[in-house]
Amino acid sequence: MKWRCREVEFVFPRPAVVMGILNVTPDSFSDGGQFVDVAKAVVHAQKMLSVGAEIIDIGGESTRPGAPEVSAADEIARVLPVIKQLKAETTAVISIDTQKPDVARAALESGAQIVNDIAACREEDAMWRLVAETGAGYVAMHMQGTPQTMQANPQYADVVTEVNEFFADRLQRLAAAGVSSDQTALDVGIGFGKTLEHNLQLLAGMRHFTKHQRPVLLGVSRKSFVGRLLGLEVNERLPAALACTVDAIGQGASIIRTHDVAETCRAIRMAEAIWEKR
Ligand code: 9MG
Repeated sequence: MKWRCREVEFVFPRPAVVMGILNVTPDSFSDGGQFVDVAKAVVHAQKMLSVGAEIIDIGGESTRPGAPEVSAADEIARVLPVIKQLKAETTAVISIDTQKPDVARAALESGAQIVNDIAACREEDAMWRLVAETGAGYVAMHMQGTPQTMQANPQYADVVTEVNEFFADRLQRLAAAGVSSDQTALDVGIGFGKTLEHNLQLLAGMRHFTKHQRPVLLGVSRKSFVGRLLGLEVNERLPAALACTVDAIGQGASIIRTHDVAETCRAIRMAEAIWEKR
C-alpha cells in the first residue's frame, strides 16, 4: 500500500511513520507578544526531525474543544513563515493542519506535501479539489460536530461502525472530487466529538479501520480522555499515550501524530523489534 504525498511516497508495510506536532499559535511559540517566533518554532521542528519524526504537522489554529476560530489570513500569517523557513533549512515532509482551503493552498504553494484535515466531514468539495489538483497527501479525520460544539453531547449507536461508514463515504466523495485513493490516510479523530467510552471503543477496534486498504493515523498525544480515565494532568499523560500507540500499531495503525517524538519512536522501535521475532 502506497501513500502518495506529492513528490514523496510512503510505502507500507514499513515501520510506523511518526508525525511531529508543531502548533504555531501565539501561546505555543510566542515572540513575547501577539506573534509567533519563527526561529524558535523551526528549532523545535528540527529537534523532532533529529529524533525520528518523518513528517512535521504545522497548525496555526487550536482544535481544542471550544477553541476560538481564527481567520484564514491570521492562520496563513502564522504558518507560512515557518513552512518557508523549514523548507529552506531541511528536507522535512510538511503537513498543514488546517480546515481552510485557502490556508491549505498557501501552504502547498510554499512546499507542504500533506493536508491534515480535521473537517473531512465537510459537505463542500473545495478542499478536495485542491488536494486533487496538487497531488497532496490528505488525512481525512472523523469529527462529529465542530471544535466549538463537538463535546456537547456526542452520540453514536455504534461508534466503530459509524466511523467506518464515514471512511467509506469519504473515500467515495474524494474519488468523485478527483482525489486518488492512494493520496488518502484515515483517522478516527480521537477526542473529536467522542466521549471517553467512544474513544476506548475506537482504540479497541482499531483493526477494523484497516479494511479500506488505506494507512490509518492515530492521534492520542496529551489528549484529555487519558486525563479523564487516569486522573492525570497534561504533562503526565505520555506513558498512557505510548500504550495506546503500541496497541494501535499492533492492530494495523501506521502513522502516529505526537508531541513527544523521541519517546514515541523508542516505544515503536521496541515493539516492532519484538514483533519481528514472532
Ligand atoms: C490537529 N489535530 C489534533 N488532534 C488530531 C488528531 O487526533 N488527528 C489529526 N489528524 N489531527 C489532529
